[in-house]
Amino acid sequence: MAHKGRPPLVTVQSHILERQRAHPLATGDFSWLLSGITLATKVIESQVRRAGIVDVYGETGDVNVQGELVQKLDVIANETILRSLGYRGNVGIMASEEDDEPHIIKEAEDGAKYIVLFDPLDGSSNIDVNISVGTIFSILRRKPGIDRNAVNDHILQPGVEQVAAGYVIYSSSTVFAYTTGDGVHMFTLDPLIGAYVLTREDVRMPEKGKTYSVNEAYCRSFPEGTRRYLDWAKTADYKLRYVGSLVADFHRTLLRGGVFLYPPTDDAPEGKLRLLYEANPLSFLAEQAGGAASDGQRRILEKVPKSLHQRTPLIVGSKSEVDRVLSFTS
Ligand code: P6P
Repeated sequence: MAHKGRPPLVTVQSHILERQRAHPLATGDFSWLLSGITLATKVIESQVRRAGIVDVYGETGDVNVQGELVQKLDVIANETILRSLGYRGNVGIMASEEDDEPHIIKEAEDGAKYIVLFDPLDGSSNIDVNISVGTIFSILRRKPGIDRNAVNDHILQPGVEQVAAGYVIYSSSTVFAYTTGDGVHMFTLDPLIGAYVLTREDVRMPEKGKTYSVNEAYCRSFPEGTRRYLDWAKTADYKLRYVGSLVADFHRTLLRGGVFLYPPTDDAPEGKLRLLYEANPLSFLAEQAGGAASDGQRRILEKVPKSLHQRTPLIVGSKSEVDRVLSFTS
């Protein structure tokens, strides 16, 4: 209840508890897990904010499972999340986009039912030029009746099985967005108090948006239907906005409407983005905000993953804009 008209000061944890009272996640269990994520992202934010000062720019010289040069901040972000969530007790398995294999959390309680999949610092190659980057997470529950050691069987669940998903965008301000299937809610990190404070509740993606977001440099290798859509969009006075950092492009699309596409290309015939660590969590958020997400043939959230680092084409945004793309491509 707002006191004398002033909006209440709501943090992520209190929001989860308030909104989840009627939900199976109402136990403090889940908000305790989420507080591990908010803690980790505050540490990451402090490193990203000071990248030029603390020598964390640049590459480690290593190459990750995705075949990408590992940036120092990738390593810091990855370790920070593993250290923050690995001791919450209720997380049994963690899988990072940066690591070949999942992590079985030995310190977990016997019944540790949560699985956390994450991209610790998406878009990190942009850090050296001060472009927004982000952390993306997806939360599943262990599948009942499956051998606890059959780790991949627990992880390779379709996106509809996610119990929560979210991201943090490190930009002009640091914003934490999450859903547990009860709408999308956003919190801005207040550096003065070190807390995420509720700034947008029940976010709705605009029905329409005359903005498309794609790397048109590859358009010669896009599927023919995609190329026809892009030609149509230009005749329909659409704008092109493309940051090249997924969380930034998605955050803008979520708030302003429009459509983001990463189609198949000659270099990435299955698409570049990862199903488990990027497409599934962002598609869950998009649908919860009234939007849609497809791989061009089917709903992203219904895809049954075959491997940990599986890639997928992604078309995500306002439902009518996604449908428009599909009218050309499927
Ligand atoms: P391209 C960043 O490397 C990333 O994984 C996403 O953040 C971003 O959407 C995409 O790649 C950009 O890829 O091929 O346009 O540079």
